[in-house]
Amino acid sequence: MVPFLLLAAAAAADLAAAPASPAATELFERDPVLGQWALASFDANHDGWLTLYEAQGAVAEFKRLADTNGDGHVTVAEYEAAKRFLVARFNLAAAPAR
Ligand SMILES: [Ca+2]
Ligand SMILES: [Ca+2]
Repeated sequence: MVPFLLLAAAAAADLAAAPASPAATELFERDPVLGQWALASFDANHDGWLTLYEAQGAVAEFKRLADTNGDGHVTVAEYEAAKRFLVARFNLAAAPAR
């Protein structure tokens, strides 16, 4: 029992102490469609750039939208479906074929 409790406490502490994830801005830099949406919806001070703080809000919202089965993970299929949804909903330009 004691080791389990210690593990649970450690996991909770990790979550609370998790630093801002640099992946938040990378997601939107890598994917122009998501970047457009994030900038349109989450650029709180309208300076045309997403700070890490602004991007985290966008990532959280994207995860909420994309994780349709609520298992806490966004699969490739969920990611693509969410992207199609955002393109349709916000009238974004789909990424050009390469
Ligand atoms: Ca901004
Ligand atoms: Ca999922």
